Formats: sequence, C-alpha cells, structure tokens
Amino acid sequence: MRLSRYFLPTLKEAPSDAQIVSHQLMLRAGMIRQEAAGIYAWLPLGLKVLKKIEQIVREEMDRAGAVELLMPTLQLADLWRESGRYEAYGDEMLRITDRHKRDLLYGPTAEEVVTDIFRASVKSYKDLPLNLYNIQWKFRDERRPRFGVMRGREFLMKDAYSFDLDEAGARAAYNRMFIAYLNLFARMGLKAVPTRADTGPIGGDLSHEFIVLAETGESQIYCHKDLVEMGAPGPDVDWYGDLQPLVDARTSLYAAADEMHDAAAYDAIPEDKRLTARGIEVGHIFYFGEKYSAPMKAKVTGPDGVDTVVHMGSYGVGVSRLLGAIIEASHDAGGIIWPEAVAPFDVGVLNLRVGDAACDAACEKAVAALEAAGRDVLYDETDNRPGGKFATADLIGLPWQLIVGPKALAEGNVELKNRATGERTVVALDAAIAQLTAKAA
Ligand code: 5CA
Repeated sequence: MRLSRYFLPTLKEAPSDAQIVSHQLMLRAGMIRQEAAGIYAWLPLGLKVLKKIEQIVREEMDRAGAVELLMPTLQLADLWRESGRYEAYGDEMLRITDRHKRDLLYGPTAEEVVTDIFRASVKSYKDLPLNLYNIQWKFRDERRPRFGVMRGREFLMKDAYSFDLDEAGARAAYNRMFIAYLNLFARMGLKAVPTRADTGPIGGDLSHEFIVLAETGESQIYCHKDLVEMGAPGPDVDWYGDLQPLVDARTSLYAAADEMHDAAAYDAIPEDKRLTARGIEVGHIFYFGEKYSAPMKAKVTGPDGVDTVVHMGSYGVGVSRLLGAIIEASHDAGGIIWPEAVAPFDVGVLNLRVGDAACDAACEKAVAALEAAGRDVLYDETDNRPGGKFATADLIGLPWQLIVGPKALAEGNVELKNRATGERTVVALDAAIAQLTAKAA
C-alpha cells in the first residue's frame, strides 16, 4: 500500500476528552473516529487491526471445536420475553419499533437468538456437544461510554454458546473455551489472568473473566502472581479429552475481581506472591445450565429416549475492546508498539528522498520483493519530511521499518528498525529484504 493513496488521517494532538493512552493513540493514529458517544467509525488502519484480532479469535474458536455462524444485530423482543429478560435488562437495551409496530432490539448479547436457532433444528443428544459462535456487533446503551473502544455502546464481540446433554458435558465445553481463551490472548501478546467473576445479567453460578493487567483498567483484581506468568497451554491439547487438570492448575491459584474478592483467601497467599492490580476485562465465560434452555424449551432426546433440557454456557470476547487493551499493554512515548501478530502492516518502507532515482528504485525493489513474499507493506512515498515519516511509522506502530536514504544507499545500505526494541541496524538492501522476507516463511 502506498501511503499517498491510503487514507490515514493522523492527528498531531489527541482531543482533550480522550483520557487514556489507548484512546489517544487510536485517535492520533487515524484508526477510529467518534460518530456519537460510544459509537465509532473504523478507519482503514483500525479496521485492519480489528480484522487481524477477529481472525485470531476465529482460528482459536475453530480449533476448540466451535462452529461459526452469523446472527442478526436486530432481535425480536418476543424471544427475550420468553426468557424473561426483556424487562429485566433495563436501560442498557436499545429498543426499536418497526413499521408493523413490532418490538425489536439491537442485541446486547445473543443467548435467546442462539437458543431459538438450536431448538428449531437440534433434536437428539447425538448432535451434541455443539458450540455455535459469531463475531457480531452488539449494542449496550452504557450509562458512561468512555475510554474509546474500551467501553463503547456499539462494540464488536465474539460470542460463543455451548449446548450439552448434562452438566458434565457443559463443564467440558467450558474447559475447552477456558483453554482456547488462554491461547488466543497469548497469540495477541497478552497475558490474560482468568479470574473468578460475578455473572451479572447473563446468570449462572460458574464464571471467569479474563483480565489483562493495565493501570487504566476498570476492574480491580487480586491474584497470585504465578498466575500472571503461567502462560497458555498452546494448541496441542487433547480438546475432547480431560482438560480439567489444565484448568485446575490455574483456578487453584487465587484470582478474583472486586465483587468476588475474599480477603481471607487472599491473605493466605504468601505475601511476596500477592498482586493487587487494575485490569481490563477482555473476555468472560459463563456456565448457566438451564437458565435459557428451560424457559425456551430447548430439549433433545437423550440416549434413554427421554426429552432433556440442554445445559448451556456462553463465552464472550471483547474483540473491539482488545485493540485498546493491546495498546494499553504495549506502547511508548512515540506511539503504538503492535505485537507482530496483530500489526496493521508487517513492514513500513520509508523513502527519505522521494524523486531521487536511486532511493525510488531501491524502495520499489524492496516493496515488490516483500509483497511477493506475502508481507503487508506500507510504503511511505509522500513528500513529508524524514522526521514526519519516522514519527508516523512509530505512531502507528509498524513493527519493522526499512529506511532508505541517499547517504547510506550510496554504499548499497539501508537502515532496518525494530519498533519494539528501537534498535536500528545498517545493512545491505538485499540483506534487509532477505531478513524481512524470511520472517514471512
Ligand atoms: N453473553 C455473554 C458472553 S457471550 C456476554 O455478553 N458476556 S459479557 O457481557 O461479559 O461481554 C463479553 C465481553 O464483551 C466482555 O468480556 C468485554 O470484553 C466485552 N464488552 C462488554 N461490554 C463492552 C462495551 N461496552 N464495550 C466494549 N466491550 C465490551
């Protein structure tokens, strides 16, 4: 992509109402634009990162056996009347009436819709376990939308819903999601701590939030330090075997958010292992048994021929919130430091002397070679000054920057900068290309 043909409306200063660094940087980097309180347009750079995050979530859901579908944003109020949640949900629900005076709502979550889809088609225990997910926009009319995409009103969520014959099956489904969550956050370069949580309006009695530690987080958490460093099990687990030991290894260490905090249990942790911190909730998983399936009559015929109400759980990831969380966890004074897995472009090529035949030719050669190797390149061939080009590349967080200027190029060299470490090395153009294309393999 040539920067002169791209749409990257960066800002020198963040608007004063942007209070936290991720919100400021997303605005300055031209990733989002606020259209109304808590409602954003996703500009090309923001959209690219959103799609990368979405794809990681999708791959890890698929790996854990969940099946993707797409449910509508608008839902019938009647379904929510069946579950008993229509009135109870309160002012956070955006209620809409169509021309036939039917009550609709912009879905804040989709337990009712997915249960309706399930009950229409699934009749036998042989079709279980089943986990259906979608990555779809949600709307919650939050009282205080703030911190940019972190607490929006319209936001992108991955929501998965599991259906099982009994509680044991549902707990196995819960464990698969628990492990998948550890893996998907790790792929984005995040350490997400699984924390016992309150179930709120979703309901049920078993629930974990996945919390990324950050000073600006809205959640207060108390946990055992070892949990933060424990790492993810990785993709090669026996997904339909017994995952309980992997889950127990984590849940046996104390971790709780404010609402669930038990001071006595926390004090029992050795003092040097106690951690009290702020955090951002990037995911939340629930087991709630028959809460929706019983009132909505979602039943299957069991092996004994008897109809049984299915056990359900639901599993959310704040896909759009994750952009904010990743930036909170990874930035410096110059801007965003994207982990390579979610970076909007793999490489920036910075032409410091546009119009100079040698610089232009070297850049064109590099861009062509990198793109041929499957690298996503942003080529800065604008007539901005070098300082501006460096600042933009750092602000938007390009992980690798290939800098082409006339002086070094006279010796056949370019500079290669690593955004995360700040390290700049002078190397031959071909060596730089070879290094960057090798990374794609
Ligand atoms: N139905 C369940 C799970 S699918 C559910 O809705 N859970 S939730 O309420 O916890 O939301 C799931 C995730 O969405 C949260 O962990 C959070 O990361 C994200 N989220 C919730 N509200 C917002 C919001 N206002 N702005 C951005 N992300 C949000």
